[in-house]
Amino acid sequence: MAVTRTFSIIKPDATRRNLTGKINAMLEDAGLRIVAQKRIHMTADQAGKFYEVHKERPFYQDLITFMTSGPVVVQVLEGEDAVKTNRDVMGATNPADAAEGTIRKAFAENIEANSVHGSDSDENAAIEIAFFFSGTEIVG
Ligand code: IDP
Ligand code: MG
Repeated sequence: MAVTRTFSIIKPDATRRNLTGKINAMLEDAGLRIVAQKRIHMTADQAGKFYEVHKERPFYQDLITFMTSGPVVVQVLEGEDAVKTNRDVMGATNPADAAEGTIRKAFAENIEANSVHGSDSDENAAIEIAFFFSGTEIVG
């Protein structure tokens, strides 16, 4: 397995409850290195574009409202097979289905306010990283 990168977001439900450090510790304990990180308040335009793939889903507007409801922490994570390593430590989308030891099992409030985002493929990771970070902001 190669060392790769993925894109992560600590969502507004988690920043509101001051969980950034606890989530970062779980990411690092899973073998991921935070090589870029910034706290931002997404605009509706940014959130709409970021989740454009879901625009036909019934929860799309609610998701944009949620993702712009408070600050988020956007991150680039690096590690062995980073996309899968991160998806594994995140847990299932719905916390009711998330395994013990995962971030969503520990912290998610519900299927929408589920504390973290993680890219689902290397291809999407590259697109999502470029959406929020310039090359010089990533220090491996
Ligand atoms: P993922 O975050 O586990 O990759 P996706 O299916 O890509 O899950 O959905 C993106 C985000 O949309 C989820 O993380 C969650 O915040 C929200 N979401 C997904 N499914 C639902 C739903 O059925 N109701 C409300 N929000 C949802
Ligand atoms: Mg997804």
